[in-house]
Amino acid sequence: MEAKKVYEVTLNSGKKMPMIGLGTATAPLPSNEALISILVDAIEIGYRHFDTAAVYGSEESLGKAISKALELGLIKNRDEVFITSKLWCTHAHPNLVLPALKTTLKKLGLEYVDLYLIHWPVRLRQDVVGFNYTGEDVIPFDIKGTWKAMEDCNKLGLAKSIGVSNFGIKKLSLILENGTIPPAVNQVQLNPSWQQGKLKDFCKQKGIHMSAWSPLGGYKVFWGSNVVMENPILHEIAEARNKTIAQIALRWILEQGTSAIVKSFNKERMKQNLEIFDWELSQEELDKINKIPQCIPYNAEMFVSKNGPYKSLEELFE
Ligand SMILES: NC(=O)c1ccc[n+]([C@@H]2O[C@H](COP(=O)([O-])OP(=O)(O)OC[C@H]3O[C@@H](n4cnc5c(N)ncnc54)[C@H](OP(=O)(O)O)[C@@H]3O)[C@@H](O)[C@H]2O)c1
Ligand SMILES: *[C@@H]1O[C@H](CO)[C@@H](O)[C@H](O)[C@H]1NC(C)=O
Ligand SMILES: *[C@@H]1O[C@H](CO)[C@@H](O)[C@H](O)[C@H]1NC(C)=O
Ligand SMILES: CC(=O)N[C@H]1CO[C@H](CO)[C@@H](O)[C@@H]1O
Repeated sequence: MEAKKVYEVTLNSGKKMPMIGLGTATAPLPSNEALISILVDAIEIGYRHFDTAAVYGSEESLGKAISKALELGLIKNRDEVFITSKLWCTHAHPNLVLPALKTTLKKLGLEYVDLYLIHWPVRLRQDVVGFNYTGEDVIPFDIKGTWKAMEDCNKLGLAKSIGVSNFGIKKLSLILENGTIPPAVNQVQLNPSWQQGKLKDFCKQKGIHMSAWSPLGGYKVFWGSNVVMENPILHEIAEARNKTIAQIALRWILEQGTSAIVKSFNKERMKQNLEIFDWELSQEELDKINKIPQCIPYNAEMFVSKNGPYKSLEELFE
């Protein structure tokens, strides 16, 4: 089988990143053995960018899949794959960043990650386990100090690029004004039903690459919705173009200059989601998609509480 070639973007760090990455967050996760096999299949199909995080529980399987792909000769060098991981909120503190990255690297069995992101602009009490928390567990977040620790990881060569996730304009500005290295990437929820126009313009102006999570709206995932995959406008365009709705949504994302982190653990759908590089949407189709009614599929309200640092969703996302 000939692996599909995926387009790349050059980040402000000078490093190249494939425009489609495979997501690895789902609940429940398949067994380690099943997940390793799915990820090896993904490499065989042509995926070269993988998105994991300390909190997903997928780092070890991803690391094993990379070793296996090297053994099988699907890739020749570790540097043929682009690996993103993320600092979880329990470790969003200047002194905890480097130890967290070291744990991540140990789990992945790698000497460096290509991209390390602050997962949310949120710090959680360190004793919180997994996703078992409420607004009461959110404590003040030292954004400048935490970013400085991310810069140190970059200088040590442990993270080739550094960035953030789920950051709004105000928080990005704080980093840009106070830090020495600008974030290479801001990974946010973005899809035709949540287009993030203002944030996209800001990031473009500042040279920060936007990456879309839940590009299909998190279809059939408990934190997601069907607003993208059952959207009538996307359906109509897909029918007319003999494409799937997923392909229309992903292609639209690419045409915004945004990369997409899409999760499928199904071989046919994994293939389908890469078949978006040799055709384009017309201006008329883009105009129709730009008019899709907007609704935030997932609002992260568990980070908001009346006594915590974020008293409203506006404060969290500003
Ligand atoms: N930074 C953050 O805070 C954050 C938050 C959430 C997610 N993420 C990352 O982003 C990744 C993707 O986001 P997501 O998982 O929320 O949502 P998504 O990629 O929008 O949707 C995934 C769902 O769509 C299905 N699917 C995929 N391709 C399809 C196709 N061609 N046709 C029909 N259904 C299809 C998948 O099922 P099958 O597997 O059965 O195909 C899965 O149920 C995550 O895995 C994670 O790596 C990051
Ligand atoms: C979640 O946290 C609460 C409060 O800390 C605790 O009582 C409960 O046992 C935890 N649940 C799980 C599933 O870990
Ligand atoms: C529609 O797309 C499918 C899958 O790519 C292809 O096999 C089929 O030939 C296409 N049909 C037309 C009419 O173009
Ligand atoms: C030390 C320093 O440069 N502080 C700045 C950090 O960013 C905030 C918000 O943009 C500024 O108000 C500070 O002056």
